[in-house]
Amino acid sequence: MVAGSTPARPTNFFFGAYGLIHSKAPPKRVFFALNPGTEVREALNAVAATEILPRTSRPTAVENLHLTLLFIGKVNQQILSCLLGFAGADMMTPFELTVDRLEGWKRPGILWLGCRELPSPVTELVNNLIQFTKLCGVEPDERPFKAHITVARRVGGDIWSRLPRSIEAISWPINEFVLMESLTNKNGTHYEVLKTWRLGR
Ligand code: 2AM
Repeated sequence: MVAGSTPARPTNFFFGAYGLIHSKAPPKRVFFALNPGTEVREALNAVAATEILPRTSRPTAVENLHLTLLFIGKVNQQILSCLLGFAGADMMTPFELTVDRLEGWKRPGILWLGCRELPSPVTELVNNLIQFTKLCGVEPDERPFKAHITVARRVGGDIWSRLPRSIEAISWPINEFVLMESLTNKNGTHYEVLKTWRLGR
């Protein structure tokens, strides 16, 4: 190095799926999810609105309703572009979820909607995503997959003694899944779809 000169900062560039990407880009908090269309979203929201006690909880905003397939957490651009390269969705078959249960986790105060029976394609999809994320260098969450749609947090009152219980079934046709980014600002959390994969051809 020449005396008195500023040492060159190491600049890390790599070629991602979308070309040259600077690795100093801030990490993104991401997860694979099922994102309901308008009709199912509104049906889920309507059930949530009738079942929860708004004054003693923080309901999930309708636009935030989703079912997490695999939570990834914070990733850098390199891992993100690997995750965006997931291939094989066209080999999977579309399926249907029947959302027919209201359940809750008392200790964290979370109320969620779920399915009495989970069709095997959803667990296959989750397993494929787990295997794939490992190839991208991510160690996924150790906890077993629990299909749930969080509809309220900080739930108080005596609702727990009446759970789990059945709700009027909502049919949710699953033709696609997404990679979402979780963003937090002063207004709270919101999600943005980074990529959508269609199931089947
Ligand atoms: P939750 O609804 O039960 O909170 C975005 O944050 C999504 O990822 C939410 O559906 C959230 O589940 C889930 N999530 C957040 N942190 C997680 C973690 N550490 N492990 C598994 N899932 C997580």
